[in-house]
Amino acid sequence: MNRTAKRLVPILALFSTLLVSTLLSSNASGAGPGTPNLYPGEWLNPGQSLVSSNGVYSLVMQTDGNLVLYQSGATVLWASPWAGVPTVANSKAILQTDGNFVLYRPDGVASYNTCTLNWSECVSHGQSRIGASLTVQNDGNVVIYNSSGVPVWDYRPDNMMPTPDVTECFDGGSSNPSGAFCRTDSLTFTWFTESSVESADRTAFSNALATQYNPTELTTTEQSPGVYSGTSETDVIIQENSSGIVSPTIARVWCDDEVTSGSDVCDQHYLRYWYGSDQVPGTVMPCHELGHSVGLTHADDAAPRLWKNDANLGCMAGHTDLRELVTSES
Ligand SMILES: [Ca+2]
Ligand SMILES: [Ca+2]
Ligand SMILES: [Ca+2]
Ligand SMILES: [Zn+2]
Repeated sequence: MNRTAKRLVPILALFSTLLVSTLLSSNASGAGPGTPNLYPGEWLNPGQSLVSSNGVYSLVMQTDGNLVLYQSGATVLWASPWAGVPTVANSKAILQTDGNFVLYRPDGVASYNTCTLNWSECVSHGQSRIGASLTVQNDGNVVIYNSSGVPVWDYRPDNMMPTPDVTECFDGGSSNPSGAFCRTDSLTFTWFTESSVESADRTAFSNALATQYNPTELTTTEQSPGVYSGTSETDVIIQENSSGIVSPTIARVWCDDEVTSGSDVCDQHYLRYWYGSDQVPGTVMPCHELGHSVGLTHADDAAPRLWKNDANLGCMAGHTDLRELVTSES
């Protein structure tokens, strides 16, 4: 803050809250619309935007209600996802004084939030994720930092292992689901369902691969019969049995053949599921567990850590990390 701004502070205190926020939103303070930064208590009205200091990236609160990150004013890099509540025109985006960044519709309904506040659902590994600033950076990222300068949200979280919180990758062997999942070694991803997987179950896995993974960098192909060793092992072997699956867990994914010891990469994963009473897996479980078999982690293991239901996670959302459960129960 420069000397002029410091002198302004006592004067500002005489004015209304609205006027204070309007003045704080000017370029002179380095925060608010037209600048790269938003601080707690500041917001973007419809049509207003934050702009990176190099002028390349802008986060626009569009009048149609979508919050959109643009590169050079034209290329859309990100738009706030719908999390069950439709966005409507004339919404505004506020970094609340509690740290949470929220999109509010004109009817007061929140259509999106980053879960960066002190609420049990938003605490990760016992660590607070309270937002203290939001910045549109010159590298094109939009980051919410806490008061210690640690990133607690960005629009492109990385949940592919290894992340700072998931570095272990080890073989459980072919029959014991005690190993950890790793990153797959192949973008040409092959899968095989053993005879324990009934026809309807196999279809559920096939659909998940076709609709959730084939549009990605992966090319998924069924390999039958499965290959269990050697240089062309099937990337994931899917089986249905109860061994090592302890309720409430319904599935485990683990590495059988790490590419080289100490690497983060696995040549072959096993995916084992068991519901207790038989049922067709539906859509979420196959998508989620296949995600682990290519190396995708839960919210708490993403970088930065995310709310367990962050919409960016797709079918990897909705799960609290096991280590968090252990922490909260001890
Ligand atoms: Ca093997
Ligand atoms: Ca492989
Ligand atoms: Ca079944
Ligand atoms: Zn999981």
